[in-house]
Amino acid sequence: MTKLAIMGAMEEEIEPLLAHFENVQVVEFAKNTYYEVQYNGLDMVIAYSKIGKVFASLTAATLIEKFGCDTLLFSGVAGGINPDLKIGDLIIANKLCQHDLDITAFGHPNGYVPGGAVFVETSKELNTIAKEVAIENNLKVIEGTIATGDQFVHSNERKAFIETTFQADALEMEGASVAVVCDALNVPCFILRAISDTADMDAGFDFDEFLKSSAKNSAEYLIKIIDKLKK
Ligand code: OS5
Repeated sequence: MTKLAIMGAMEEEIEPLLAHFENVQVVEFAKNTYYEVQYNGLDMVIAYSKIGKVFASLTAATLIEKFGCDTLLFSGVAGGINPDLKIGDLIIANKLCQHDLDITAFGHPNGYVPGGAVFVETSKELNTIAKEVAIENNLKVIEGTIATGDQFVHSNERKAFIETTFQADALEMEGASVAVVCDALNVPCFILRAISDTADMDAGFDFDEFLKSSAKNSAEYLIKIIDKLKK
């Protein structure tokens, strides 16, 4: 039987999910809080990792190895790069990279270390289900590349580097690390984000303004996807 891991990075990203589900059991582990839920016969564990790749990797691995989750869904916000992505719009990642991983001094491409790969893919099956849900609900969703790094990007220079180097459509601070953990542990992974800012000089201001509404857009779409999964 499927046990779903549902992740965000910030409390605001999982708040609308926790508000939707009833009878939540709280478990503390490794300096984090995990929320166990049964939703129409589906077992789920919900958690926010805290910000950045290290915390996100720890939480993803914990959800899989300690809690026994066999499918991982991430919901949250991102900075937009693709000009078709406006604030509030949805993107699902078909592949992700680490834009701040740099051993180019040794002749390797940006985002690559030996034993790894520049891009890690997400589950084609989950992405297909998500696109069906989008069509059924008349939602505009872009499928594309998400770049992850331990930086809140708020400059056109850094944004241009990430766009030209990785052809990324959006950026954030956790997705690729979660996808790497899932890939290594053979767990289907789905990374969903709604745009909160466009990673430019106004990003800090826009992020504060739109974090809650964009996190809600992402969470509401994820709930529709979960409803489809349980059928
Ligand atoms: O989880 C981080 C990545 N998220 C996606 C994202 C993003 N990533 C990189 N660059 C961008 N332009 C992005 N836009 C969206 C969002 C999140 C970004 S870091 C947010 C930090 C927010 C914050 N930190 N401190 N406070 C707010 C106030 C505070 C102070 C003391 C105690 C608690 C909160």
